[in-house]
Amino acid sequence: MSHEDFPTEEPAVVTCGLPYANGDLHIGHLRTYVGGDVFSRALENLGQQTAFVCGSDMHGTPIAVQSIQQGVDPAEFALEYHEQYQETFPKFAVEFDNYGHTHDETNRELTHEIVRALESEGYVYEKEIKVAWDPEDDQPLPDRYVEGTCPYCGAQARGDECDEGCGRHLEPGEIEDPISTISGNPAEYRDRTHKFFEVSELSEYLTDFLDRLEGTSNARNQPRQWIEDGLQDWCITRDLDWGFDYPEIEGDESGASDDLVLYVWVDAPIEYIASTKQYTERVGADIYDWEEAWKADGEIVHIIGRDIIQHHTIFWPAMLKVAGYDEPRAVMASGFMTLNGKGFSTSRNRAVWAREYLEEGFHEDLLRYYLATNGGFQQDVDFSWAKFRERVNGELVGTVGNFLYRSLLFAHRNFDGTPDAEVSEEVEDRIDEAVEEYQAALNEYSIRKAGGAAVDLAAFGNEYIQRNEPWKLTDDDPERAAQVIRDCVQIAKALAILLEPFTPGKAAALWDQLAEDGSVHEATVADVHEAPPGAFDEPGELFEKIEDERVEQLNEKLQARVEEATESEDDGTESDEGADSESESMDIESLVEDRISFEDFQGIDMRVGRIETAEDVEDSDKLLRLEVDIGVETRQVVAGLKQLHDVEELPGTKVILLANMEQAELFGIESNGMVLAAGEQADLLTTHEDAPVGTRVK
Ligand code: B3M
Ligand code: ZN
Repeated sequence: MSHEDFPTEEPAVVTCGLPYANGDLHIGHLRTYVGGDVFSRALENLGQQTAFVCGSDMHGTPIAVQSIQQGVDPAEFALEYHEQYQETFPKFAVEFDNYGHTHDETNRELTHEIVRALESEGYVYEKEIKVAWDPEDDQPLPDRYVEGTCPYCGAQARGDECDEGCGRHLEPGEIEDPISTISGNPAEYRDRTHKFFEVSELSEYLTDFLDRLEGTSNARNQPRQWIEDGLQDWCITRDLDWGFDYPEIEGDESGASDDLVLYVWVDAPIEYIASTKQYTERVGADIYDWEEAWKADGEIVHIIGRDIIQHHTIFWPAMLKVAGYDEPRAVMASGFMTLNGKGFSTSRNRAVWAREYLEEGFHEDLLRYYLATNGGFQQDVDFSWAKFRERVNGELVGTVGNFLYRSLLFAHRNFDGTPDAEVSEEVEDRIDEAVEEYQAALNEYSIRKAGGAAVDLAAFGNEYIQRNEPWKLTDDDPERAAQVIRDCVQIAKALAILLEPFTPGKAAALWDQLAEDGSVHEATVADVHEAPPGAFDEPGELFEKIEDERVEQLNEKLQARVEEATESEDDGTESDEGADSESESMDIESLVEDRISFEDFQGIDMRVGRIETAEDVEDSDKLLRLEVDIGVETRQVVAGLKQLHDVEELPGTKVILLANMEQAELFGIESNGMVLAAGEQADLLTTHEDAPVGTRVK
């Protein structure tokens, strides 16, 4: 790889984390795929040769456990979801150059080749370890077959990851108090021999690698800490009958791996290579050469959720290094997505499903724009229908749509299309400025800023047409009118090109309105100054306003569904959704008479925080122990939220923390701050937009 600014001479590979083929997609899932698609289209827009690849993750216990629960064969189970994903992504204009899956021959071959390389380079050893076992069913319980307590932070965790606490990958044998997720039986630990990849030997390499790694800062900072704490070797086999067999190793007579499969996280990232290879096999190496990308000098960019940073910045580059492949140039790790400020919950049907969004009749580009530009990539992003409406009506309808419609309609009516005039220097410069901003944003891996550069150009267009009032000039100074409108048409063309990664369907429609030939998907920033062909028809409006009532309807639908799902759950626990059913006859507390000075207020240090972990305080009906990230540090707080919130859904929630609250001790636990909440239901305070964690509330 070059570390030079994009576009470079080398082929780029952009990948998205492989979705486990085990459930329907909701719009929260779409964030990284839309992000990846926007980024890869934008690189191509800059003139960078790019392959955009992905595939379904078919192996591992996420598939095995669910297929058992449904009584179907894991391959069949996973293939069905794979096909569903393959159909769904293009409906959101997420167009991979290749979308494969991990359970195929290309991936098996590459995986075996890479594992053999790890063996032959002397990085694999065998070790006897304790693995969880169901004594009653006499069956091994790898990874998600067990749940228990994280040994690092004490949160409730899955067998292979502390998904709701500290986020660490857990090695077999690490989880405490394991219980089978299949039978509910408490598990015991038994001795088994497994294969280990000596990642610890690569600490130095990985430290240097992280110094070179581009992308979002979270993808460098977290792993640096893990390396400082000391890397553990990585168990790469499992007692499971679903997955790739461990390859036969010449000279290895021990037979230890005979009935083991490879851990899912070995073959999953290798699918990035396999998928690129399949792309080359389809289009030919003269169009795209996977070996050049993966073995010579490719610009490899991984786009993932932040919960799988460790796999992509420790295990994966370690494997690539030992097996002689190129290292990733960048990892972009996205924040989580919430729905109306709370986590998506599949079991509670608290989600906007991908299918549902389309069935509501919304154009895919609206959601793409929202997901790609609503917050910085590593920030958590909240979706609500109200915010969605606000962004669509404000930016897409109000700024972009409005400029395009008024200027192109004027051009059509008065000049039959593009006026015969030169583009002014002012407008040429402003377009160049937009392209520069756009390119700089992509080199900072900020798709949000790149989108901003395009929308700002449209805002300039509105201001320009308003300032020059061509409608007043048509009679007195037709030449000047032609000049102004000629400028506007050029801005429109530049917008089609710059917006294409975000709103590809609408950009294509705009391209047609300008009577351009060829495809806007093939155009690049080098074309922004070229004149459109000439005459064009009366344009239509590209974007439609979303009405208030529509948002109300959609919210009601969502609410009704959540309530239905919660009732049918019938698990006796009080749900957090109860918080919304406000009682009408509520007594409002009278206002406090005493006023405080501004100075007093300044003494109150309130911060935007994010709950990282939430767990019960033993012996207390009400209290939870929370860890709240407030940017500068993480605070332990004891809060009375237990009966009012779903503990499992709290991590990831953005809150406001009174940071200089005096310290207290509750049930022997120190509480260092106070989470602000309103009313009997402890409705948590949060921010309306995207103020980052650590921001002071003033
Ligand atoms: N299948 C999904 C996840 O843990 C997992 C990603 C694999 S990427 C190589 O988010
Ligand atoms: Zn943990």
